[in-house]
Order: sequence, then C-alpha cells, then structure tokens
Amino acid sequence: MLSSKAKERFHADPAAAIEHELKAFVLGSPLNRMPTTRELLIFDEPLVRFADGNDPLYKEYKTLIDPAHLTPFEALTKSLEGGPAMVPSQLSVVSWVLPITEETRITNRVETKAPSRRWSHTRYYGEEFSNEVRRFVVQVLTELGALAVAPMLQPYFRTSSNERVGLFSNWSERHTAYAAGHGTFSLSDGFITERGIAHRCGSVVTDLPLPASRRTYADHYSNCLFYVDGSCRACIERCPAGAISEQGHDKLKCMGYLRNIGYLPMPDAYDDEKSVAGCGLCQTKVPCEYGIPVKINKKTAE
Ligand code: B12
Ligand code: SF4
Ligand code: SF4
Repeated sequence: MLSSKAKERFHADPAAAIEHELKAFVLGSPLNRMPTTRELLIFDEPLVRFADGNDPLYKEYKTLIDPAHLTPFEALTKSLEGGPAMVPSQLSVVSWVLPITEETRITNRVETKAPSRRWSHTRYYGEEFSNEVRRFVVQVLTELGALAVAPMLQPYFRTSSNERVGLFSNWSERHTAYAAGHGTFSLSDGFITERGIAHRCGSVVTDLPLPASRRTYADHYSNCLFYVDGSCRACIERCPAGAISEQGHDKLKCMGYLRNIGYLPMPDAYDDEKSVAGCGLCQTKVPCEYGIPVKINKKTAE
C-alpha cells in the first residue's frame, strides 16, 4: 500500500518516485539478504532508468534476435484480456540493474572452476528476490491506476534458440536495459553498466508516461575494452569452459558447463539450502567487474 506521501511524490514526479520506491524496496526488503548471513545484502542499491516503449530498437530486436522477441506493446497486450484495444500506444518500460555486492564478488574472484557459495546464492535467492522486485513494481504501478506487466513473470515467457543468435528468450532483460541506456554488451556477452558487469537486471512494461532515459553510448559494445581498442581479453582467460574467444561467447559451451556444475554440492548445507550453481567467473576478477573499464582506464591515465 502506497502512503499518501508516496502518492504525492508520484503526482509531482512519477519517474523520481518510482526510482525512490524501488531503491527503498531493494535496500529494505528482508528477502534481499543472504540466507547464511542475514546481515549481508544480496544486491546493492539498484540503478533505475526508463525506456520508451515505442523505441525503434524494439522493432530492430525482431530482426537482431528473433521475430518472437516481444515489443513492449505485445508484452502488455498478451497479458491482458481484451487484446490490443485495451492498450494505449504510448508505453514506457521501467528497467533496473541489481549490482552484486562487493562481499559476494570478492568470494567469486578467488574461484577458478565453480562459483563461490555466495555467488550461487545470488543466482538462486537473488533471482527469487528479483522476481519479488518485478511483482513490487507491478503492484505500485497498478495501485496508481496504470497497466503494468513484468514479461519474465508471464506464462508466455520462454527461452528458445535459432540459427542467428543461438539461445534467446522472448523478453531479453539486457536488451531493454540497453534501450534504457544502462550500458552495453561485451565480449563475454555480459552487460556492462555504471556498476559493472556483475549484476542481475529486470523490467516492467507500463502505460504510465515516463521520460525515456538518454543513451549516451556510441554503440552496443562501447563499454568493453576488447571492442574499444582490442585489449583486455581477461574474460577469455577466466572462463573454465573455454566458452569465450575473440569471436565472442559460445552459449552452448557455457550452458553445458553450467549444467555440469548443476547444483553445488554443499556438504555442510543447512536444511533446505538451495543452490543453483550459476558460474559467472567471467563477471568477477575482470576489469569490467564493478565499473565501466573504458572510463576507469581514462581516469587512471589523467
Ligand atoms: C538464456 C539465458 C542464458 C543462456 C544464454 C545467454 C545469452 N547470452 O543469451 C546461458 C545459459 C548461456 C546463460 C548464462 C548466464 N547467464 Co543468463 N540468461 C538467459 C536469459 C534467460 C535470456 C537471455 C536472452 O534473451 N538473450 C537474448 C540474446 C539475443 O542475447 P545475446 O545473444 O547475448 O545478445 C547479443 C546480440 O544481441 C548482440 N548484438 C549484435 N548486434 C547488436 C545490435 C544492438 C543494437 C544490440 C543492442 C545488441 C546487438 O549483442 C549481444 C551480446 O553479444 C536471461 C534473462 C532474460 N530474460 O533476459 C538471463 C541473463 C542474460 N543471464 C544472466 C546471468 C547472470 C548469467 C550467468 C552469469 C549465470 C549466473 N547467474 O551465474 C551466465 C553468464 C553467461 C555470459 N557469459 O553472459 C543475467 C545477465 C546479467 C548480466 N550481468 O549481463 C540475465 C539477464 C538474467 C537476469 N535476470 O539478470 N544465460
Ligand atoms: S573482461 Fe575485458 S574483454 Fe571481457 S567483457 Fe570485460 S572488458 Fe570486455
Ligand atoms: S558463465 Fe562461466 S562458463 Fe559461462 S562464459 Fe562465463 S565463465 Fe564461461
């Protein structure tokens, strides 16, 4: 339930109010806590930006990814009874990035074969919490009388594969993050934001008018050192599966490795401890781990 103060904030400046609510929810939620050490957060304060639901990029994604990749209009329409007539043509997308904490990143840096327990917990409990964030944003927008949907929570959400891009889903969170100007893709396939590549991200489509955030990057690879000046390649060395090369990321090799690790065996696991291993070694102990390396290098040279 939104307080009357929160409603006032929404009335005055909806974009700033959503950012405020989202940050407060992430930092205050008891679900954003490591199961082993409740004092530790799973995610730091989120980055919040907005994409224009009619951004031509979404049409481009149909060619770049697959015709099945949904536009915001399709994502909202498919979730409502009543079809297209119910959905206004002007839509916005709230996009957020949940940076993985330093405490977790440090533990993953020393690993060389499988992720640390905290990384694995971020994969399992962190994704459960990400879904809570999705539900929270939908609830806030609905309370304000707006239409809202988190495509990843819909029964229509699915992953698939094609010859062009291999594995893909019909709603790529990172492609919306790109549209909202959060950052760019990279050699390892991860998405590099102001808070680096070690994060999870999410989004909600709404008909609440929100000002689209500016994209300031020259192209979709500008934050990765390899694409900027041919240097770095640290992720190639980090990957235990040999899934990253100068040609990019081999999704099948990566997925095969993730499946192989499967659930981390934890001999001292407490009752009910869940661990989807994940991996993410290519997202720690690399120059893009917690910032934009291109900017960091520039600053060091000054
Ligand atoms: C399927 C999937 C996988 C597959 C395939 C990944 C992939 N790259 O598509 C596998 C199993 C391999 C995988 C592995 C991992 N995943 Co995963 N996965 C997904 C999922 C469910 C869908 C991804 C998708 O739709 N991809 C679409 C395709 C098309 O993307 P793509 O091929 O990478 O895109 C390329 C092209 O578009 C290209 N491109 C070419 N021309 C152009 C032009 C323009 C204009 C643009 C914009 C782009 C572009 O650039 C991109 C990069 O090369 C998402 C959740 C979601 N719904 O988004 C999570 C997600 C991508 N995974 C995530 C994570 C964290 C992981 C792991 C680290 C596992 C873990 N948790 O420990 C590893 C990392 C692997 C890696 N090196 O990136 C995060 C990524 C966050 C981040 N930091 O980038 C996501 C977003 C989940 C989340 N909710 O946060 N994953
Ligand atoms: S480790 Fe280097 S080459 Fe790999 S994604 Fe990060 S910046 Fe790019
Ligand atoms: S997630 Fe692991 S296996 Fe996949 S590319 Fe990164 S380091 Fe390699």
